[in-house]
Amino acid sequence: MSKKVSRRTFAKVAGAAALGSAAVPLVAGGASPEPCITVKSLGGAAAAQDDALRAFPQGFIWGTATASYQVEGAVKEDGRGPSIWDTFSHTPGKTVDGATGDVADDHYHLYKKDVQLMKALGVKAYRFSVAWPRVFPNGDGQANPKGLDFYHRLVDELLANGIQPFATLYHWDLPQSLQDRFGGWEGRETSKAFADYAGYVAKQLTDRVKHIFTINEFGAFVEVGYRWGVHAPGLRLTGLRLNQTRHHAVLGHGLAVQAIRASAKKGTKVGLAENITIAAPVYETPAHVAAAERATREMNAQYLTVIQEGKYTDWYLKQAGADAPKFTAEDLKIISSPLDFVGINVYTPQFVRASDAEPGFVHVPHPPSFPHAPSPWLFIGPEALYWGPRHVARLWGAKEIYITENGCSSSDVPAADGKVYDTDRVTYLRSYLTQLRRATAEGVPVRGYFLWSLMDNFEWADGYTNRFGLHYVDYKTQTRTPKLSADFYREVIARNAVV
Ligand code: GCO
Repeated sequence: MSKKVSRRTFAKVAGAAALGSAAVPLVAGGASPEPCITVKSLGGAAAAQDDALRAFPQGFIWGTATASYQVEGAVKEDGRGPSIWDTFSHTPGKTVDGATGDVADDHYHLYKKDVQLMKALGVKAYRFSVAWPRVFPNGDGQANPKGLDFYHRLVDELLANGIQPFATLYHWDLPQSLQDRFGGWEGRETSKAFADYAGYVAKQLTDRVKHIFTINEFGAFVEVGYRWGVHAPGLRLTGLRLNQTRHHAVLGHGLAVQAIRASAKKGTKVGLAENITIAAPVYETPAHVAAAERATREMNAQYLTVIQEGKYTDWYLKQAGADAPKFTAEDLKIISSPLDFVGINVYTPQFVRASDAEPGFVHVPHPPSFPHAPSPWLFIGPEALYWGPRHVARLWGAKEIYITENGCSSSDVPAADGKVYDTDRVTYLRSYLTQLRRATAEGVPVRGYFLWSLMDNFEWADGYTNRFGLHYVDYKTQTRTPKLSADFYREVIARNAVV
């Protein structure tokens, strides 16, 4: 060890030693490629402690997620009716490169192979969505048993491979007929039709499906589809019409919870999957933490807050003024029908700091240099996976929480050997899971995690340009290739720990 140690290298070594890291060969001053200093593994008790710091609770459910229109294809098969996403994606200029979900991953035909991908990962659960227009081609009226048959086959295949099915009933593919006749979620009739469909599916599937999510992401399909016009049905509602649409979405959820409870087999658990807006404190002082909690409650007032509390917050109603939604006391009771669990989709935090002025917090926007994934909205803030579940547990006393989505897009270019070395995704996942681990270690009751997504798929208005999969999909051949992140996730699952 006679080689020179520069000040920078010394700092690294000292830091690593202080952290108790395992054998780390370091190169002195960058002058020589040979290792010159090795920090000894502490071994024994320290190593065991390190392992414990990475471990998740026993029985933690590791899964992956997809959604019908994003993966299935087969849009005209077995009596499926058109959905608002068929119409929207076939309207010129609405999606990147005019992409549609006509074929997508052809999961409708390749589901058995896809279940084998899951098995190879070692996942214990799979979150998929049922396409409403397969089951009720017009949204209501006559059911189409052939459409539901696909989900019978899928569920049987999952169970035969030791994978628990978790079914979402609405992941945005609204039957077009409901949009045409009632304005989609703008009309109360759609909430009612959703409940009928939910009860029907629950009756058919709950002998085998024990976890049902009513709706995926109120905060996305209403805001992006009915307010910003960027997703189907491409509307730009404002004022009372927008607030009423929001209200009908949560009402549809509540009615569906009741319908599922009335028709499902005993032991069925019901919840939702919301992309809750997660306020994270700019830094962790009691004042900013309290502000983040307040902010989370207010920023989700029209969705998760009213579902959990059975009332719209005073601040929301005050801001909405004359445009506040019209509702009855009975509506609020339905909307807040008790749930068995809460699912949250977690991607990015919204930073806030405390303020003396009403409502007690202010947003701190992301500066342009804030790191983000290729999806421009996906700011990388691992702490979202700590604060999200923690807020849900503290604000509303949730006893069973699932992370129903978390993941990231990446440029994902296959290397010469055909493999995709998505070290950015691995880094993202490791950082986020470390924060989730912080939450479970503090006793936040997170029972499972569903990585978005099993494989690359139709990313809505972004078409096929933003890939989120653990498996790379060659859309020309429908070949799936595991990425480095799939190897990573397999290890996480096998060890039940961050790796
Ligand atoms: C959503 C979803 C998924 C997305 C994923 C990545 O909210 O958009 O539930 O369908 O593909 O979140 O954007």
